[in-house]
Amino acid sequence: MSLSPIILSGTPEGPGNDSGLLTKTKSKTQRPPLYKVMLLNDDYTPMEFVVHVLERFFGLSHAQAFDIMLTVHKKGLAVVGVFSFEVAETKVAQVMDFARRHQHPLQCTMEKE
Ligand code: TYC
Repeated sequence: MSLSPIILSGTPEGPGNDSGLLTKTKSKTQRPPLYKVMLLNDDYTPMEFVVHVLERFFGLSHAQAFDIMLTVHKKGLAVVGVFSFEVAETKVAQVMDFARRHQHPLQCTMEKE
């Protein structure tokens, strides 16, 4: 469970409000920004390797992983998940490192939603 900070704008009275009228300040809860993690197509990375990456690092079933791999293969790229900045950054680094260690040119990037 994580708690989001509450940002209060203005003072309960409001700046320079000496009108004698009662005013209320509304609390606004801010949501952290989310980041799309995307896989890019290339001509060399084996399809089975991409399916394995999607199962291993994104927790997808074999069927889901196969579908997303085919979407990337046909359309050039696909969003594989949406995460907080830190989680997205970690996934991108894990995929890029795994691909490099296996000498495949697979590219994984992130973009603010
Ligand atoms: N296009 C690759 C091939 O034909 C397969 C592939 C799919 C590569 C998805 C990268 O992100 C990718 N072997």
